[in-house]
Amino acid sequence: MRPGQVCDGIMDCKDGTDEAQCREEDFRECGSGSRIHRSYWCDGWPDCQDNHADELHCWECHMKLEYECPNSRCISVSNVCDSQCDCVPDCEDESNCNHTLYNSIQGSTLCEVGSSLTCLTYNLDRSQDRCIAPQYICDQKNDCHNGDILNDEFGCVLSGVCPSTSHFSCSDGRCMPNHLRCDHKPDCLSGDDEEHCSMY
Ligand SMILES: [Ca+2]
Ligand SMILES: [Ca+2]
Ligand SMILES: [Ca+2]
Ligand SMILES: [Ca+2]
Repeated sequence: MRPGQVCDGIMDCKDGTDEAQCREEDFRECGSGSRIHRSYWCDGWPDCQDNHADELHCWECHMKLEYECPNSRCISVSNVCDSQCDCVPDCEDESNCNHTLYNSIQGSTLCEVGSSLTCLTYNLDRSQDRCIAPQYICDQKNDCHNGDILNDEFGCVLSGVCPSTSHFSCSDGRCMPNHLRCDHKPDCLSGDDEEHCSMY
């Protein structure tokens, strides 16, 4: 449920919980004066677009798994140098990067095949792509933050063996549905799904 759907007068949840707590005191103010529902405060994802106020000073950053932005927001280490600005306003998380992970060309991000995995976003706006380093693939956390469309946890199988002929295996250990083979877009970390395509 996105913030705009909470308390908009339309029942989006079957049980109506999205319209149940809609008093003035159920909202909190972002820096810009916009308001978001308190249920989005400290939920791990910034909803105050201007200053991320809803995700500041929520908890102490986890030493190994999180990076502390200068504004004290804790972000996952997987989102440091992933091409998207997570520390507002100065994007420190993207300022000291080894750019073998991605190239930025005219506002678009190009993740480097083999070095990082391209995460697509809901609206397929290529400037929103994140580039996720190999060590975060199949670690049971969606580091792409893109819901259930293709992300770094898609196609992970414990055995490393694809269950049926409807799927093929990437060298990164994931199983992809056959329709992603030779669709001119690398879905495997190393782009093996786009190799030997003249055969198809
Ligand atoms: Ca939030
Ligand atoms: Ca980032
Ligand atoms: Ca992951
Ligand atoms: Ca593909």
